[in-house]
Amino acid sequence: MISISNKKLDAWIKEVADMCQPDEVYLCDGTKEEYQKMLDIMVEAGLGTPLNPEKRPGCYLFRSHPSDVARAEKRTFIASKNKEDAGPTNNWIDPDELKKSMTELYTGCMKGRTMYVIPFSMGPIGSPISKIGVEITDSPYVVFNMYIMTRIGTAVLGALGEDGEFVKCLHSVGQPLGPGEVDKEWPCIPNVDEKYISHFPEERMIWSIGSGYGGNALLGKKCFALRIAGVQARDEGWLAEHMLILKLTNPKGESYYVCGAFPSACGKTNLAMLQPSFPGWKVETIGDDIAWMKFGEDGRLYAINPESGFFGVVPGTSMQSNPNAMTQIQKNTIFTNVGLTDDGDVWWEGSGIPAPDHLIDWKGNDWTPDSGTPAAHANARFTTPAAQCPVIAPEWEDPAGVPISAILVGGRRKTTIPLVNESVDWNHGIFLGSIMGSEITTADITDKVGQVRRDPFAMLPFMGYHMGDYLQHWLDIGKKTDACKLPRIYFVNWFRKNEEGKFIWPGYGENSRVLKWIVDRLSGDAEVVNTPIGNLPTLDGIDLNGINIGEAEMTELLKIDKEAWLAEIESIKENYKSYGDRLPKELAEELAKLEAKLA
Ligand code: OXD
Ligand code: MN
Repeated sequence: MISISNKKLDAWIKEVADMCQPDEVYLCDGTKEEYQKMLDIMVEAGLGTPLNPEKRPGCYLFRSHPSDVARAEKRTFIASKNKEDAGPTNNWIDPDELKKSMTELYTGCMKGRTMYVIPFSMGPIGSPISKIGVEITDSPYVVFNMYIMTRIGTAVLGALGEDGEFVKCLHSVGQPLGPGEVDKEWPCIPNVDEKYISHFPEERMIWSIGSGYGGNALLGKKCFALRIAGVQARDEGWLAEHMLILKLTNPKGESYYVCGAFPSACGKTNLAMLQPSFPGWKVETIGDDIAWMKFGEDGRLYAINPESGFFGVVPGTSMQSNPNAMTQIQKNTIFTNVGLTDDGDVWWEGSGIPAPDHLIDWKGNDWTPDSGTPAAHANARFTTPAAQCPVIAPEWEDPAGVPISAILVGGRRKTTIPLVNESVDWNHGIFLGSIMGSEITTADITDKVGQVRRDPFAMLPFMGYHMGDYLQHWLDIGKKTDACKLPRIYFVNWFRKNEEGKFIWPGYGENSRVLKWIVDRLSGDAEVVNTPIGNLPTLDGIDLNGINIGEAEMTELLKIDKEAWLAEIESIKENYKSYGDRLPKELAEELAKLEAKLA
């Protein structure tokens, strides 16, 4: 058994090993050799395929079990001591009860396997904004993904020291092996209802079993960096948010840092590394999914990207939607659940590359364009180092973080919400963040198609506590500094449709035109129209040079449809009711103000 100078960690490893009964315990050092060794273990077991090194050097393909392809939201639990503290948007189980049933599942669950101990840092090691976690897992797939997505290994143990605090992240695929038995396929608990992704916020602890995929298993990401860190941030006065971070530089050479919260399927990763469509402007990436923000000594909010890799959705990634990602995933990238071509490359729907005549699909079956099934799973992913992003900002690992000037919030809305709307002050901005969301599509809940799922700050699936308390925390943050030092909040919507059901705004790289307007606002170079819902651009405010959008389209994109807004208000009221007496009074006031202005 290994021995570690941090007493709490040493004791926890022994406790977990006693419960899970692995054949071996292995402490990860975080070296490149170790990363390669973990990949080799999976390849030798027949569970992974190295891709053609001439086409994709250092790349691998893995296929998960068809039952284990996405975050299991129904099986994600917030086990706070009091049920009320988990709030109306979370699944709650009493923590003692949950520990009892999960202890039964964990007992002997690592038999026949190696237990890997992964010390990891969310954020640059040693940054005052970073935090340390330790993931214990029986999956080498988790080890090599954590190697890309976080900073792991010996250096983290050094930063932890003898008495440092860490978040306990326990993970098992839940498939013990009998003597001589080996995995014949991706190990997991196939019955979705037996998987658990559990959070114990008061103890800063995560227990996950039964899934080996994505956010269910790479516990640094959604489980720690959002759900548990969200609780830490509330208690310690900072923000742990589901936001991209980008840097925009105007032709004058002035740079601004912007965060953005978008629900899944809104093109967040694409926006994070967008190529501006006009000369003289530059976009660089700091992060594509998560931002941790703390006040600096100057009273401004500084953000770090706590991750060191991107775990992005592959289908739909193309030279049109994200040319930088296409370059980034050309090497040293892990692909999961895409098609494997006969020449050892990968292919997916929406790649902009013609489908080959034959490939092996994500389930491992022969596939042709006539198969009638997708070659790649809709939630197939790439795991790729952030440092490989062609437009990564040089300061992306600055331990001090970058000062944030603006925050974007948005969703997929075909009506009502204009292309861009600037909040008039902090509380109004938090109000806009609280009402954002996307229309429900057939992929979600079929009897609610077309209704809006409110997803405050895109945190609905990632909340570690009561949503009402979370919104109150945002409001309180605004009281901690001078109003002029706070980022300005912008509500954006790239997805407005015309009467024929066609998108009015071209999207993708053209979204940089809206970013340009926002920067012009920050530098005092753009005017606004004051409206009941907020500050909108003037009709000629957004640069339309070179795109096929005229005044008629712009009028539509910025239209305030009074009837639609009155209906919106009723729907917001309905949503706010669910927060009960934990709805912040400031938000009730903002809603009342809006209603009065529209009347
Ligand atoms: C993600 C998500 O996977 O937000 O990042 O769903
Ligand atoms: Mn995300």
